[in-house]
Amino acid sequence: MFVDEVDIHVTAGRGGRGCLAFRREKYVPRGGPSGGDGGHGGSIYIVASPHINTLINFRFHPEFDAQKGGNGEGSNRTGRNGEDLTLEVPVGTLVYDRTGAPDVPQRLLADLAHAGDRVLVAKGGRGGLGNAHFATSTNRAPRKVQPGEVGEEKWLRLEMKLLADVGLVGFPNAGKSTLISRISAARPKIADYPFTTLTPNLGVVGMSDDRSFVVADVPGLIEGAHRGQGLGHQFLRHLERTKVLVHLVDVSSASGRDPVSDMDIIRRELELFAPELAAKPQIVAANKIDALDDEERAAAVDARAKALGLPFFRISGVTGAGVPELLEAAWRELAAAREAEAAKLDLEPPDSEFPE
Ligand SMILES: Nc1nc2c(ncn2[C@@H]2O[C@H](COP(=O)(O)OP(=O)(O)OP(=O)(O)O)[C@@H](O)[C@H]2O)c(=O)[nH]1
Ligand SMILES: [Mg+2]
Repeated sequence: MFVDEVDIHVTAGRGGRGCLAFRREKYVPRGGPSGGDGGHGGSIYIVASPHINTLINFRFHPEFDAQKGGNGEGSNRTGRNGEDLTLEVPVGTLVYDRTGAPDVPQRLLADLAHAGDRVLVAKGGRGGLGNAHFATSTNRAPRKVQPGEVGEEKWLRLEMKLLADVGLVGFPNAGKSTLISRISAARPKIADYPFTTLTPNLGVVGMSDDRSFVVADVPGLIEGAHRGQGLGHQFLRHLERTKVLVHLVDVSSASGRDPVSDMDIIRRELELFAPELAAKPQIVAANKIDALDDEERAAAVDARAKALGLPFFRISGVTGAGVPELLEAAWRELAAAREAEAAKLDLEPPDSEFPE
């Protein structure tokens, strides 16, 4: 598991002071109290953003203060509210409250697993009431006002879990672990028997121009996986957060099965397990073309992919043939999915913390 973590300190804005004032108008001899309320202090939020990939910037800038509320003014004018501060973190960040550390155990405040997930980490102080609020039938000229409340203050630890962007799916022995070891630094066990991989492996794929994504190799799926057959079903969950699936189909004759039927079985298992999973962008990769003994087998998978409207590639995880093209296609699908997610988020403005 790859983890990145930083400690930050957040202080929400103090509320503004309430105002002490009386109405003074030419022809009104004894104007009543007219001190307005202080504005609320700004709050601090943390939000998971698809545009952010690491916590590195927080290392250089660990201190955050939200704006104070303005003081109330005469003529019943309320002070302006302090502006909220929103800190953007990568999707998959865990937020812990470690105020009081090292003796107090840290407490999980939020698991920002999805883009747009948001948590209030420090609430701004309420603005104080102005003297206009304190007039009663017996005290028509109150001199009482409230100071603003202080804003919340916390020490937080941010921890980023690496989530997979691209998931490799396919039958056992299809060559998923071989592929991840070719395209990343992950070195899972590879062997010529099914169910070699027992737990998911993650790897970071680095491409030209600073492009990178995280890929997950999960145990192979078999017919009935959605009902718990084999091992893969426990790990299908890991794929729920991925944005793109690469479906590996062994087209060599070594599997002893028909590759098109393999492909259909896996697609059906995904659908039965979770329709959202099956609806993710998918790329079909006919694998082991270095050992292809019957061209018909690859052509049949190609035709099936075309019929389904899915991008299709011929690759070999062993020789690397076709792999760069596959990665470029995965990147394109991923970039499109990230954009779509970001566009959807920009449409939803956050709610205010101070309902009237
Ligand atoms: N000829 C050839 N053999 C391959 C290729 N990719 C994988 N293999 C072989 O296929 C077998 C299974 O490979 P793995 O990478 O372990 O397959 P897997 O999909 O991870 O299998 P499970 O973990 O059991 O689900 C190994 O013997 C690999 O050497 C390929 O591109 N060409
Ligand atoms: Mg494997």
